[in-house]
Amino acid sequence: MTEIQRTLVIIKPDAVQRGLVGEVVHRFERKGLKLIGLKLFKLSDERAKELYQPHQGKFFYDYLIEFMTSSPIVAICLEGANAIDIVRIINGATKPEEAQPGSIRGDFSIDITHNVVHASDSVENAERELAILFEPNELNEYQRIDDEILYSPEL
Ligand code: FUP
Repeated sequence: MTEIQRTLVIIKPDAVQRGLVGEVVHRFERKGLKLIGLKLFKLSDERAKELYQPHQGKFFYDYLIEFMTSSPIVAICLEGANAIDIVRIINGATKPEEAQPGSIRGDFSIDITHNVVHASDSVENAERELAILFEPNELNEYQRIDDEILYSPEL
């Protein structure tokens, strides 16, 4: 079933450092996903821990927090039909050896932690994660000029 969804993408410190911000944003834009919010900032220790709370206690957790707070990230809210699954397909698999060429991770990463992008994995997590990184007034409601040609009319 088609559902218009919002999801959180993070362009991680490795990708900002490597000058990949435009490359990553381009892939979402050309798919037809709408930019709703976008900002570059350094993630605080507190917010990183809140974001990755579901992974607390895992062997990689401490290093993940250290990495995610090491230099600026770009947080993006994207909207579109089934955006949550679509964005995760564009990002590619978590394990570098499973990430397909053509996906962001498949094309640009070889490490499970320094893996360029994050994306929400469910409607509930998208809502939770967006609330951690964005104020309501940083999310923009608007019509894109190509909305009409990107989507079929409701039948
Ligand atoms: P994903 O949803 O693809 O980002 O992956 P997970 O939710 O399984 O993991 C969240 C983040 O933890 C990954 F982006 C990278 C990090 N991670 C590690 O650093 N080491 C691991 O062994 C597994 C995950």
